[in-house]
Amino acid sequence: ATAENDESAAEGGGEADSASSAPAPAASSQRDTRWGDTSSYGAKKKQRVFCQLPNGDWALCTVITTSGDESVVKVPEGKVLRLQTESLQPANPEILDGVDDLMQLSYLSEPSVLYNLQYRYSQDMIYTKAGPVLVAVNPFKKVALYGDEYITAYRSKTMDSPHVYAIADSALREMKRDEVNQSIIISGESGAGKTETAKIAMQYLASLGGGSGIEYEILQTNPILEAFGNAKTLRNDNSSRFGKLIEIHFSTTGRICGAMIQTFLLEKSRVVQCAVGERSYHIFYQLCAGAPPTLREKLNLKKVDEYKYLKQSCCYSIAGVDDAQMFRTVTEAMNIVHISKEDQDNVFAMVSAVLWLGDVSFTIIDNENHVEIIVEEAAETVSRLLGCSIEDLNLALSKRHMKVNNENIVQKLTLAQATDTRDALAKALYASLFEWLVEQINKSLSVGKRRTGRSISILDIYGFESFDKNSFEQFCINYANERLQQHFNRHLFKLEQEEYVEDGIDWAKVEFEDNQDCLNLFEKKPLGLLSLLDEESTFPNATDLTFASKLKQHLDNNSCFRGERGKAFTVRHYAGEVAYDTSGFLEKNRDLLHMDSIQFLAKCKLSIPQMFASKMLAQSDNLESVPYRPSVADSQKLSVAMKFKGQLFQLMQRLESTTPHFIRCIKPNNLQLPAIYGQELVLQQLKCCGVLEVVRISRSGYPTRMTHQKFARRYGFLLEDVASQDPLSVSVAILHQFNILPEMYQVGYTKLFFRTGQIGKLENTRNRTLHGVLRVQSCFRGYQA
Ligand code: AD9
Ligand code: MG
Repeated sequence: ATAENDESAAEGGGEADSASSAPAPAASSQRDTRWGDTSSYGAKKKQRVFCQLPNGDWALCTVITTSGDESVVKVPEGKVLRLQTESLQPANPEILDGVDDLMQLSYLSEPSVLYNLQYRYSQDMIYTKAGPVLVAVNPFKKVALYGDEYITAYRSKTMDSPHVYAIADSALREMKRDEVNQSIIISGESGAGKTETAKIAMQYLASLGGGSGIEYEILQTNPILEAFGNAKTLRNDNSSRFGKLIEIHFSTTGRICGAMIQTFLLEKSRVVQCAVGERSYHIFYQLCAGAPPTLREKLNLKKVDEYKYLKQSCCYSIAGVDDAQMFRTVTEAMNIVHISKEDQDNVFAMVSAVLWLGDVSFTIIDNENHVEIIVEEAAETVSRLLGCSIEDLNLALSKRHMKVNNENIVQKLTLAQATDTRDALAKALYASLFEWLVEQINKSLSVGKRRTGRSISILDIYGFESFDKNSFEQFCINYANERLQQHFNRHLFKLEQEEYVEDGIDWAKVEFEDNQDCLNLFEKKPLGLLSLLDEESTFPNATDLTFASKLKQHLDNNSCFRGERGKAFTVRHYAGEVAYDTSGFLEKNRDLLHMDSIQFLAKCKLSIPQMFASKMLAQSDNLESVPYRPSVADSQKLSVAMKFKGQLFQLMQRLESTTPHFIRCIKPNNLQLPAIYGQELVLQQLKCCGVLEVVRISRSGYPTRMTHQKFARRYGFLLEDVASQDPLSVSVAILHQFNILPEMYQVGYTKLFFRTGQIGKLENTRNRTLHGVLRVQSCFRGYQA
């Protein structure tokens, strides 16, 4: 019987299942379940306590003596401190050091959570559960936690410590068990590890195989999209500059049969402009470093530090990264996702054309500052690579056709206008290339006519960003993160508690930090940030300054908003305050590509820009119907912010129809270095994403639930005596037969609610019975032991 017990504990049935994950003893859970509980604490000699050191960090200390209000404690390095007894926080007993679910902590205070994560982190246990949420602390080094052996161990459940693999495995099991699509939603600040985590989850799912190598193809999309959509920023050497949702489809037999990738708002501005110390997209450097001689000659490639677009940030390489080697990895990946050699040549011709376009310069031809392009190597190379004439290129960059009072006129461009037009063209070329790549990848991974069952989606968007200077890009990125936070709150706090109340079970409400106010600040019509931005973008005479004053005028009494001097404003985000500078906001939001540029691209012989332009032209109809946007295609009527908002709403809708699994990535230091655990930085991230509240809810809550009907159907056959057909009675009878303790469940009007781990026991019994491994009898004798 003992052996059986061990085995049943290890199998776990798809959720954290151990005795210790049961709620903490009543006394301690009542004592300290709120943030920063500082209820006075009577310290006893030799007791373990947390003390705040002069630098603000918490340290685990032992009490030497206590007299009156003061205690003398010994800090880890052996030093002795005299502190107010009141300021000490109780520490958990040693046996709870490094528990793998924060729910198991008796004292759930800031220091004890910080300590637990740090304790694990120092032993390379970077994953910890916080109730249903997986917390992943970025190790910034290789840790030996991945690969086939681990995958097999998690699949067979011989290993059950917290891991991305375990999350991916639960998603798979729940997809099959409940016949519901699943999502794995990864969030965290820039550099916290979202993209790596997403890849680890994909690796697990891919290991299931699908035949025909589709699983391998799915993994190979990563190096391609990272090359074209990631860049070194001040926060992260491999920062995603686009959002990504990958939906992995499974056949009815549970094998991978295809995938679909959706991307969100690529940061185009980086192509023509990037801050000192950052880089543009990896592919530029990879191509220049890794192209073989024939390609190098064909594309007329120079060294990276010779291109204007790349030169401005004075940063060409990334420590520990071999761009030439990466180039080979990327081309190999392109082969695998069936991008033909010819298409690859076109792709690299575009990459090179974008770089050379940045070097196209102008000469002033009259005293009104009007310009023409200078015909030299740059212009010649661009026209050769794109397949256009130099005259067409010159026209596109130095003149603009307009219709004024029904008359066609040609306006000459000034130096500033021509430079803007050139940069807009470079951005459009690059964005169309990115879009095209995603399309090709989707064609290659397409589920097509194969029969599909369900899907698991993995969401990896750019993390919350706050720099010294924050622009339109950060504005959009942080807005997306607010939306995502809302989704997290809704699922883990709101819906959870509403369900308890609706089903009439006994429940004391847990408060959480709601970010609805901040979302309203962005989304409210007509006086929200997005609406005001759009309105201002339509006024021809508006400037970034008038936009900033408009915001101040309408939003100054909003608690999440603060007007600053000049062109700046501050938003109080869930993850902290961010000061935005409105310079360039209107321009970036309008994101105009003039008709002349579109027509120019349509005339190019190179297929990718040509297709892109034709698509835009096809979408445009009566241009005069857009008074404030002379000579633009209709496809550009929607502003960038509005398109983005639309995409986010769609995304949220899609996620709403799935069962979510949340992973919270934490960045332990800003240096991107291993073994440095900054308590303040970690705490700030834990606080803003509500990790502790999640633990509190889960500890006192009932994370697993099932309707009486489903429960009776699923486990009813295990009953020894069937006395009634009524699902509720059958359910209650099952609970009794299996001796599920009354504090482990609640019976609602329509559903049963279980504490963590309970349903796993029933699942094990069911599986064993179905598989005939053990007779039902001996099995639950095991549980009762
Ligand atoms: V951003 O919002 O796209 O700027 P991410 O995606 O959150 O950001 P990323 O996954 O790119 O961060 O991780 C940053 C770096 O941390 C990686 O390049 C790795 O060097 C490092 N990292 C993250 N997770 C792991 C891991 N599980 N093992 C080893 C890791 N290194
Ligand atoms: Mg990323």
